[in-house]
Amino acid sequence: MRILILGGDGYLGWPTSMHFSRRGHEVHALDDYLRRRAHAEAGTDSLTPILESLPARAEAWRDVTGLDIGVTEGDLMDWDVVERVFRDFQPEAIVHYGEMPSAPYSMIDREHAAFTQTNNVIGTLNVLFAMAELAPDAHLIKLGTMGEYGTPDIDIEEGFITIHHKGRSDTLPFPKMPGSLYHLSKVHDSHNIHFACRIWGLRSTDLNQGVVYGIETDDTMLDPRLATRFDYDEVFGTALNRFCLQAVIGQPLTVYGRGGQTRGYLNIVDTLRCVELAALNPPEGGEYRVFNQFTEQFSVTDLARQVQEAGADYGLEVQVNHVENPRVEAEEHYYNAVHTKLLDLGLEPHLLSETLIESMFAAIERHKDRVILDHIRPQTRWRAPSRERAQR
Ligand code: USQ
Repeated sequence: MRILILGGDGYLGWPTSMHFSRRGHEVHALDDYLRRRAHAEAGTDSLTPILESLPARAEAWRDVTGLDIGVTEGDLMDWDVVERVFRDFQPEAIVHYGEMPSAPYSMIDREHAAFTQTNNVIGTLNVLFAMAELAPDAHLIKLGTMGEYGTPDIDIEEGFITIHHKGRSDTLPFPKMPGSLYHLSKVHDSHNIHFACRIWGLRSTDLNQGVVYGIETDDTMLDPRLATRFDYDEVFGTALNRFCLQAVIGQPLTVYGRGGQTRGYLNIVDTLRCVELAALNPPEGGEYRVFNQFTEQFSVTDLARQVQEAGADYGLEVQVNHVENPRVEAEEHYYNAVHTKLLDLGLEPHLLSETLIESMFAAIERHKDRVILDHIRPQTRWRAPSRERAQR
């Protein structure tokens, strides 16, 4: 299959490119280095050293495996770039990770919020137009997020819910109430993608993914030049990855607020398998389907406790701190999300275990001299600045 990976330089995009390439697919990766630029501006960086560009990574891949990954350095906001890639490569599947991925980044200020929503929504709209005009039978596999749903006080269904209302019933998109302007950008994308399937007959799988953890995949371990990035700063780092790093460098784990915030989580290795299962089992033309992509749900306190216990066995003394929550979110709430569609397609989850956490400790330890300490504690706040001043 010809597979176009949008955001092919990212934490998930690069391992996904290698995963499909190794399985005999023709892969083309596109990226404009948005995340590398955001890190350079903030003075932060990936823990793992990564090669300087996508062409350099593709060359290392060729060197190690003899396989080719095609590359375009370009921006999805630039219609000329999108049109050219679709025309030249003629994708049969498009895996779309090509967005600004951080909730805190979108909450920094007006400028970052506007950038996040413009970049994500218009970039995806360009992809939809390119599909409609140049690849109408292709399958769009779009990385959405479990965060689109927020934390409603009822079970979360997989994309749709049947509602009985005043004697009539219909199956409609599950209500969305996300917790950041970034998560909202994904809600806007979902609406646009659903529209394009209904009106233009495109086909798409929206993967509402939980929080991903992990540092290595089968392919990244083949050679240090094939490593994927690993973020641990307060803007781009996610909960479990941050906790593992904090444990290794001897800093207290930063549980925000009471720690009852519950989310779906999955191993990076399972992300690759889920995307592959979606690609190998495409929906019909005109169909918009949603998979809830996670394997287990944990509260932040559960995660911190597991890291603490694994740390004790590994010889690390791990302290857990409840810091003031920089976000506005429910800290104790009901959470029960359905996630059966990927299991039905054959997903065999790699669940979180002490051994896995310890292997993350070991991988982090190898690069601990690269840790930038200044950007670990939370600084980005959800409340509008005037509100913060008024409350002081
Ligand atoms: N949290 C802490 N301490 C930390 C970091 C996070 O307590 O040091 C808490 C947050 O307050 C939140 C939870 O952990 O309640 C998850 O936060 P996160 O930063 O790990 O993840 P989030 O901001 O939700 O976003 C991440 C990805 C995003 C993806 C999303 C999936 O960055 O791209 O969409 O996970 S989900 O959470 O299901 O929406």
